[in-house]
Amino acid sequence: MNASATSTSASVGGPGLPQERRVVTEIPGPVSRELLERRQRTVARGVSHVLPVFVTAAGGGVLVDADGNSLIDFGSGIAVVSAGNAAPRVVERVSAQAAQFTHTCFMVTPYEEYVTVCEELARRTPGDHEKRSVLLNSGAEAVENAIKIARHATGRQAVVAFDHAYHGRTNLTMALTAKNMPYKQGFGPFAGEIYRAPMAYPLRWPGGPQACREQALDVITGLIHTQVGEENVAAVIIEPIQGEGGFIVPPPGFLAGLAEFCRSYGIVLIADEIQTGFCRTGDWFACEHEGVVPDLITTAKGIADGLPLAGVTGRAELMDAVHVGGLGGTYGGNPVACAAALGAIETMEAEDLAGRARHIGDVMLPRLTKLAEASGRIGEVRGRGAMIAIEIVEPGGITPDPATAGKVAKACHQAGLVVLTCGTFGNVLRLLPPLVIGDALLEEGLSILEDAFTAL
Ligand code: PLZ
Repeated sequence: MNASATSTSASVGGPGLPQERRVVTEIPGPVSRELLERRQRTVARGVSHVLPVFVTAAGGGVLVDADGNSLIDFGSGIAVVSAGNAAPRVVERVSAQAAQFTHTCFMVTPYEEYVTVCEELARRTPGDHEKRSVLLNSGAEAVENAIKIARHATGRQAVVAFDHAYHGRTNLTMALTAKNMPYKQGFGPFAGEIYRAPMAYPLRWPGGPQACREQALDVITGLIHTQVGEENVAAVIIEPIQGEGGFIVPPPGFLAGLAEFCRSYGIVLIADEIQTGFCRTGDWFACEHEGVVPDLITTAKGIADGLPLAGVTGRAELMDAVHVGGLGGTYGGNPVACAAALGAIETMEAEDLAGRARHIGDVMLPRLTKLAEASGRIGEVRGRGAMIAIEIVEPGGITPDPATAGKVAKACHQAGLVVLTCGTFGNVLRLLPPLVIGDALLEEGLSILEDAFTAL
């Protein structure tokens, strides 16, 4: 009786899944290993896995795999299922929409859901100016469109991106992404008129963290002046907290200084909030924390709880500079994905997930700070809300130690905790639980992480 109750709930998913860690096989287990073999024969090698357990259900703070293991989720599918996997409001709206109609193409015959998502974007993103949005399928596509819009609106071509930036894997966004392996190696030539500036990375700023804000702004604006010319710059694009590059949090006032510089030269400031947006950092958008109002903002990931949806939202005069027919795509703003977004946004509002994100940060930071003091291998604990990372370094300095980061991640996986790594040097462990995770699982996940360090 007990077993059938478990298997019924395990086959459904959502928050009703037992919120427990349960490791019943080695990880990955035999069923996952068999599926992995099938995968090797048919799926391209270039697509990698952090942890090759095949998932059959997920919800709240857990992922259940084909072998019956229940893993604690500190990854959220890379910061996507913030509202929780198979969140009830999302499931309900998606099911109803799929039964109603699945596609017309908004460019052929429009539908209300697209408009409602754009209204929500206008309401939730920073700034009370007049806004417009366009909906797309992926983060990379949103970034591509933001650049198209900025170039069209300004009549300029140059775009400035930063060290450690990640903006996607398409041709233009590869050019914006900083890291070569694995994203760019062998995939050139890349798009032109992209310029790279140093990032205000306090831990690694040559002049030290105290001088970072002022010196970084000097170097960046100087570089733009001497190497590009302010009047040639269409846009500066920045992640308010860098994601794949290592959860790099710039010093307070840096983003505001950058925004001020952009404003004085008519440069479009694009905030890439694809990873930081939708309550992840404890506000609806990470820019809010700094009081910065970007001209354009790109969103994806958390917006639709896992269905493919992305957006560019920005000042009406910039967005509407583009001629009729200049923006679009077959699937952009698909009605089922829009229904998911409305369910996810409703969940964030109803369950105060921004508040939950702040709470998650409040639980994590003290424990991780203590861990850093004890371990001697953690150069920095940083992040905001439920976007927290630990940067692993060789003892006594700040030399990146990706091998230890990999070892800790692997130990966590074996124990049934999904954690991800990131960083230009591959030495950062990042923690991105669903915002709906319960406190017991959160604390248990942190204990597993601590044990992994103790075992080193
Ligand atoms: N901008 C800030 O974080 C996606 C990439 C995973 P897509 N980050 C996860 C991988 O290895 O491909 C991301 C991001 C920021 C843009 C993107 C791109 O979003 O939806 O993956 O295209």
